[in-house]
Amino acid sequence: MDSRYLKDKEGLKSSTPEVDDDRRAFLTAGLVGGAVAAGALVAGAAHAQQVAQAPALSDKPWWPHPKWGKDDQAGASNHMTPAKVLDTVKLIKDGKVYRIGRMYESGMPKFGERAFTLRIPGGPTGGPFGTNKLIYNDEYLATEIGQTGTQFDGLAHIGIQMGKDGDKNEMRYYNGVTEQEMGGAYGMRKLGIENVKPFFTRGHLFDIEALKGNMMEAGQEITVADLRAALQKQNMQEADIKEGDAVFFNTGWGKLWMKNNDKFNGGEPGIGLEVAKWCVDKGIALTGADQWATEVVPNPNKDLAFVVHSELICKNGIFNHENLDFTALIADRKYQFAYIFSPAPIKGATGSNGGPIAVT
Ligand code: UVW
Repeated sequence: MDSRYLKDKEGLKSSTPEVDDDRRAFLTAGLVGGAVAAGALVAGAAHAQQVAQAPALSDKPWWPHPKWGKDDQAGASNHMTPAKVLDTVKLIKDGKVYRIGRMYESGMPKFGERAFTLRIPGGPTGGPFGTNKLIYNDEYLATEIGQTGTQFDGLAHIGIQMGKDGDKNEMRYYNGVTEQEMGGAYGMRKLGIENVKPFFTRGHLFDIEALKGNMMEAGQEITVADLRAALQKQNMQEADIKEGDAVFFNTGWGKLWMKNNDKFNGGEPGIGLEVAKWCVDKGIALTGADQWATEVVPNPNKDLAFVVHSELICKNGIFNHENLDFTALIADRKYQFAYIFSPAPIKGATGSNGGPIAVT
């Protein structure tokens, strides 16, 4: 998350005045909108300041992790055991492989000022070598490599500021790791994506778009009742969702991808704290969706921003896979599959791009 947006959310002046996009508009609206609507601009700003100064969510430490212990850096990927793989394989019946990640290209929707720039200078980049005259091409890619396009959020991505602004000893991540211990200009010194075990687990897809009969709207929250109704519609059992499984939500929002990027970026339907807690209770290892944060934005509680990220990733070590595409699975009515993804083990990275697959 970009600190410029946090500053915007607090009603403070942006450090980079040129930053002015839809994200800022909805984040600001989300946090101070109620007061502004009441005509109390000044009071609204004061309220936003109070929100910013208070501990963001809870002043109760969430560490050490009760199951994985105080030194753990792998979070819910610890569920990836030989037993889990063998159980997952039972879902593979017809041998069909579905790509559930999107293509990476410069025009794809991106959060805030994130960028994706690929260049292949030269053409060919090098050669010819040897009497066989070999020539070759390399690409140069400038991007937030784990945080653009289809992206797997790691444990160094999201933390909670528990103390005063700037106090890195009280900026806490998974297992209580502090910004002071973790942060590093050349990569995170703790909780980097290289600590995550490759995922091979049972996946369950909730088609909420089909349940509702149309694409959900930005700010519309998926409830546990929706999940249960979707399970019934899809002829699935809640009891069949086991510890260490992955759950995915289709909202329909993905239909906007590369078609209406402004609307796609300007908010989204998704899960809120109720479903996040359901995931924690079930011991889910990963959530994912066809939109950019899995969670509802803006949150219906106007004081909260990306609270599902903090609940799942930061407090519970549960991973999140964003900007997925379930179109082919849904066309074939495949709601249960083997979800397979190995994050690129870039030492010290906050997340991963890559090509997740579902196998049925
Ligand atoms: C943030 O970084 C806030 O969101 P995401 O994980 O969706 O990129």
